[in-house]
Amino acid sequence: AQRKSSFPSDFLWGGATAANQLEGAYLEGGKGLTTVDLLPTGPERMKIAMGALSSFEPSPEHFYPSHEAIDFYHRYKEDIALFAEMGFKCFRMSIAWSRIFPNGDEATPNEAGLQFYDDVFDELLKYNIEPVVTICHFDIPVHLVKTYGGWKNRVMVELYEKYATTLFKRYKNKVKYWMTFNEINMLLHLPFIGAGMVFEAGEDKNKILYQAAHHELVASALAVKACHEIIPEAKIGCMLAAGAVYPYTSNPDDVWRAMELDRENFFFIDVQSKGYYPGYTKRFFRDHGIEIKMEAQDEQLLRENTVDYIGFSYYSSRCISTDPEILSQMTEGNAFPSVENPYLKASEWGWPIDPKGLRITCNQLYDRYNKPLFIVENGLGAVDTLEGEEIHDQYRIDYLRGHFAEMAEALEDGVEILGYTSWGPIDLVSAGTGEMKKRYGYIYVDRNNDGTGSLRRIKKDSFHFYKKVIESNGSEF
Ligand code: P53
Repeated sequence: AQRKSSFPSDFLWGGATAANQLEGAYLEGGKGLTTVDLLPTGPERMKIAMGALSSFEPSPEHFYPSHEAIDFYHRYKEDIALFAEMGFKCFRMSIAWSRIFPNGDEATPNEAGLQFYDDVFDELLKYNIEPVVTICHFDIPVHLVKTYGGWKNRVMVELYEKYATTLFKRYKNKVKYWMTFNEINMLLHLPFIGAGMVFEAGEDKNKILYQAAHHELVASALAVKACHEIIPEAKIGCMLAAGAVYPYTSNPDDVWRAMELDRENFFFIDVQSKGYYPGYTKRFFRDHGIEIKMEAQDEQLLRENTVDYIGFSYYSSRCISTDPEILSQMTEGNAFPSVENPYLKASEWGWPIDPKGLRITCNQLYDRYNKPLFIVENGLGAVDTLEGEEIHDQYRIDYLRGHFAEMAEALEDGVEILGYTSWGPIDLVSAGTGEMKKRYGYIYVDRNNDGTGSLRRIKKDSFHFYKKVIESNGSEF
């Protein structure tokens, strides 16, 4: 349908990816092994993601989808040409820490890794596509986990600062949009994926998780500081796995519980955006006997180096109850606790589909932070069927259409939004399940869960749909 565009003329339409989910070439160009390279497909994956890693080597019994992924490392020119054909204004990608510092603690960076991203940025800029770069999207060098215990250890702060500073200096003329940590709140839910943490029996999990959170928050503030110094015209943001939590009923207990769960996630962004630990977190620490070890300058550092924008992913809203009977029917398949919302349908992977939740989330975040938002992930993971050389993914078009309409409403509500990058514009490896068949793309990749397939790229119906949306700057969808 044709409508008046609510989107500003410089709105950044594009797509979002992560190094470990598309590059492959996991040991090429001097790259070191990363945490995500130890996540197989299958039932083991979630256990390891939550902190039950048993070996620092891949095992021959398992299949590790990140090792070849969709081979973007060798095919980025072809893929970027397709993004350009859709009219992308920006492309969100992450840098693999272990391509730059293979072990994470070397004195000097790996030139081959730095050169690879120079080549990718040059290819994007050739088409006037703005790179939007996540400094750390889940994958950290395995050596740092083995030697230091990942983000449990304060030493990660300076190693990350060095890594980030290396990137700012090298790419200062090519990259204007940065994000410090992907879905920083994921650290609480999937600690190995989020922060390279492995747990041993008897450890006080809460204490360790929040100490690691503090380390990441300090590291994030140091990156903001360095970015502002080295690239004054750049914008650097945080990144939240968002999605408003609804109370199941109007029972004040349900309403309060929903607020608590929202705040569990907002805590990170409150610190990154407002610059201090909120009172509700201090109370949580008191109630749970958590004492965060801070260094003298930490509080000032957090206060003085807040983010420029709020990046977030939105796949669905969440819903919570305090009624034990309803709680016993918690939905599986997502890292966040949620009960079934009777008003919503769910995806094939059980994720509720809630376009209006995007408007609600945008308004909530903008009211809370008064900073521009950047919707850096959204989309539908679905099974696609190849019919000849065509994929008729009307379900994906419907999902996107619904969310674009609500994004337009949020803009009309006065929310400032810098851009929208849908997740996985080209099919890639699922973070949660390791599957290929959970597809988000406008571009199909011929690759199966077990790694078979030709890797050829095929445009889906949604490719043409998204191209029109961008062409009309959101007045046609
Ligand atoms: P997938 C859940 C579990 C793991 C990562 O997820 C997640 C989420 C959803 O909040 O976060 C992001 O691939 C993440 C991406 C990921 C995307 O959601 O499990 O930033 O890396 O691929 C979608 O369907």
